[in-house]
Amino acid sequence: MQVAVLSGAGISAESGVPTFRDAETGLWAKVDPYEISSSDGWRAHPERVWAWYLWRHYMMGAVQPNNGHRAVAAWQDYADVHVVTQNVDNLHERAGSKKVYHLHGSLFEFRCDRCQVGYEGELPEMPEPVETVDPPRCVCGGMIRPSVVWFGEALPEDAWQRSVEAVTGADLVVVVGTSSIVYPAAGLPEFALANGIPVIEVNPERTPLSDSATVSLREPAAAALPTLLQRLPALLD
Ligand code: BJW
Ligand code: ZN
Repeated sequence: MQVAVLSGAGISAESGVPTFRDAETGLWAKVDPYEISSSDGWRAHPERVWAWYLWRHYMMGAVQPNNGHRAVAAWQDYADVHVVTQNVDNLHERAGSKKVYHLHGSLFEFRCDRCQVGYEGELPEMPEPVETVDPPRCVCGGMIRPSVVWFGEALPEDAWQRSVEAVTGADLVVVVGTSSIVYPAAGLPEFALANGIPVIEVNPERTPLSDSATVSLREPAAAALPTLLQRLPALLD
């Protein structure tokens, strides 16, 4: 059996990583998303964007995978599992998942914004958020940026191709912890449904996918995922 898991920020919420769009605790409750996560925002205020990502980089390194990430990794004993994640953390890999495709890049990789060369230098530890930090400079004069995908930027071609193949070739697609509003990632479950592949959504809140999903479970990831495969026959009956 081939299983594709499309994950979003909600799967890491129970590890202590804030989601983006939660009204109370979401990362974007306090900052303007288009200022902090777009190339226009980077050009206008690189020192603000860099400070914000240094803090998130530190936080993501300090937290641990939760039972949701661990369950997805454990499914590899029973199925060919492909994890398509919008998350820039590495919690799926740290839980043991082998096939992980990062649609929105990684916050553990950095590169020059001009010549695109990877950056291997030390990063300052940032346990608390600060307003501004100047980004390091590349030898070419460009600025070092996180290798994440901002609004208006293309997704990494290789990760996108693998994700489309994983989803359209799957026997089951599990969509977990995403608000399903950011495209093109949000279109992947639509490809599956168009091909007659069952889609199970796991999310405590309703999303634009909820009505079209084969099954929509209003449960948090760390509670739902550990028993999901055992519940499949009853859920898809
Ligand atoms: C739980 C839970 C628990 C809580 N258990 N669940 C109209 C206007 C402008 C732009 C567009 C437009 N229409 C389309 C676009 C394009 C745009 C887009 O989709 N915008 C929409 C918002 C309208 N897309 C893009 O720009 C993309 N690129 C593109 O289209 O390129 C075209 C192109 C082609 C060729 C050349 C050039 C260009 C790029 C999108 C990049 C998104 N980047 C970010 C930042 C990444 C870096 C970082 O991490 O900082 O990705 S934005 C942010 O949103 C991040 C996330 O990956 C992404 C999705 O968010 P996610 O994961 O769904 O999180 P939340 O917070 O939204 O939801 C969490 C969910 O979890 C909630 O539902 C909770 O209920 C749930 N939850 N606890 C389970 N315990
Ligand atoms: Zn450079």
